[in-house]
Amino acid sequence: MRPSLQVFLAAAAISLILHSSLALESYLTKVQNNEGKNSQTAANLTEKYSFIPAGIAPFLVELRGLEMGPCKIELVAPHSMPLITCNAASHSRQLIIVAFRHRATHLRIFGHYIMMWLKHARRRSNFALIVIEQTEDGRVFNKGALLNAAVKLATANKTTNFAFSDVIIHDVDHIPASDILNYAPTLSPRAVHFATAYSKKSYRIPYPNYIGGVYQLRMKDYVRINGHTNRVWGWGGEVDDFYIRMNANAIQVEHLRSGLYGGRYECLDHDASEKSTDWASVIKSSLKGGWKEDGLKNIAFKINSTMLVDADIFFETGNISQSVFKEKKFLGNSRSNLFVKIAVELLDNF
Ligand SMILES: [Mn+2]
Repeated sequence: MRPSLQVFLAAAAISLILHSSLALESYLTKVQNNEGKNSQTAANLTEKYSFIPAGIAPFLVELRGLEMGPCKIELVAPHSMPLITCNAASHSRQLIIVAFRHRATHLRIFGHYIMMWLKHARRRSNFALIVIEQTEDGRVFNKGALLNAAVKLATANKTTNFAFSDVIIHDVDHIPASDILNYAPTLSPRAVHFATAYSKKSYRIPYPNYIGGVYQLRMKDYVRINGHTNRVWGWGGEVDDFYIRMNANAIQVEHLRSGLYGGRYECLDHDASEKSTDWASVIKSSLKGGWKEDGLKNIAFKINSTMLVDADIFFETGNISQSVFKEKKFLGNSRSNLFVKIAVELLDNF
């Protein structure tokens, strides 16, 4: 290659990188500055990207069944367990779970961004993203229980229990913003902690054994450690308990490198309310082996509603009308990605 061409290509690559990260930052700043204000920009954004929870009609659709590559999801009845079946070829399908409540603006931004991110040519396209929402039940948020519920749903069919080879737990307020983040399927027995550098903490990891924000492990390991605790009510702590579970089962954690060019995420703002008060006692119990009786095994919940979003069409057209959903294309078998939002009612027996 001629030197001048090399220089040109390097410059082009650098400008592309700068451009995309600047675009992301200005996009986020714009959205956050306008959040809650009735400005023209917010209105435009809402009009363009809003799909949850008010004004959802153009982007959401309830279906009886949907095929996603080798997998199929069927809703037997609106309030029943969706039945997810996959054939043997689907062993590298990824499951991404986002526990969710109240943060509609976050989900709007995250949903839009993560789909673009995942559809990026260098990243894997066969995934199912489940946004699992806790219904208004007068109780505080229970993230661990919601995550367990999502895994339970995704593995409900016993014959294809591990059709999802691995699972990524993803906070709704974490926007991936680094090229070293690669949500590829993992075969490694080590868990991966992605969110080691997030804007809220000056791109540093807050403490050495922190694994929060975004983390990935093999589905069989998630099952082996009995998932997350169901006993932490309120925000925070369940992830430290998860670390204890991994530790008790000799699952090592690989942290991506920290710093601006590490496992970098831009965080969406929120206030720190409804903090959990019981996490320390839960961890104490887990350290004594209590994790075996508290988790995926005894999660109990009821489906409140299921909504399927066709990510491919949503993000290709940006602004689509109801009529798109009626087209054959949408109901065809060609899609490989699934974006589903499931609201569940947690039952009180754990
Ligand atoms: Mn947060």
